[in-house]
Amino acid sequence: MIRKASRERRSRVVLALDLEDPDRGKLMQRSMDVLSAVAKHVCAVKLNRQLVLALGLWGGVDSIVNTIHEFSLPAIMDAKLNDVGHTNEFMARSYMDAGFDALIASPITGWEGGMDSVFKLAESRDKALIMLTYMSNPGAQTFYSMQASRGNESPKPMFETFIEMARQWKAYGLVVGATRPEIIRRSRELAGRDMAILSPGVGAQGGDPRAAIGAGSDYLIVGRAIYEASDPKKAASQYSELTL
Ligand code: BMP
Repeated sequence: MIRKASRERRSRVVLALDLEDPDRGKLMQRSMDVLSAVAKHVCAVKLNRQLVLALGLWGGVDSIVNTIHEFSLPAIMDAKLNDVGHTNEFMARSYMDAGFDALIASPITGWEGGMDSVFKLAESRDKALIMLTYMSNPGAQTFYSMQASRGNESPKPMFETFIEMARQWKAYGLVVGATRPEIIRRSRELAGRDMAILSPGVGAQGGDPRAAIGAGSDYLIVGRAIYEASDPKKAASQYSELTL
């Protein structure tokens, strides 16, 4: 879905729709307005807790997911699943039931009793899983670059192990921050061509869109630089052009 939308719209931009408003009605309306304005210039839409916590999954976010689908775009839930199996499975099933096509999960739980149930569920429902591999914030390197060894293997940065696990588990893709092109380059080397790399961190967080794409990202996740712009449609279109 994302590849098709990306080709048709000539855009590698994933909209992060993280709007905030204490008034539910206004939040819903603004979400729909931003979606309609930018839909032709993005290839997917990612939602996060801002909308889920404020609107609720049922009778709120589910209708936003329907609208995303009406624009023939995939809906990604940035769930950052990171719990024991049965809780992960409950969250994953709820988001899938609400119509999401892909979920973001953290590989730090490991397989057994952590990610195993989520991958099994995703396979049975034909949904995609995207693994949080290297975050975009300045402090991320403390852990994502930490040298650690599995069993008798020699130590390597944690994110490299995450990529090995994501490949082994047959994840659809990786989230790697756009703020560190050298990490994107290394991630691409390890991930091979088939795995998608999605990169947040351009615009408000200072990452350079061209550098991220040049280093091997497939898609840029962009939030505030689009929805806080005075003309979100124009901003989305400009980001799309930057990434062609
Ligand atoms: P913005 O473009 O406004 O900075 O938003 C980026 C989006 O990507 C947010 O939804 C944020 O939660 C998410 N994100 C991120 O910024 N860095 C990461 O490493 C992982 C993320 O999911």
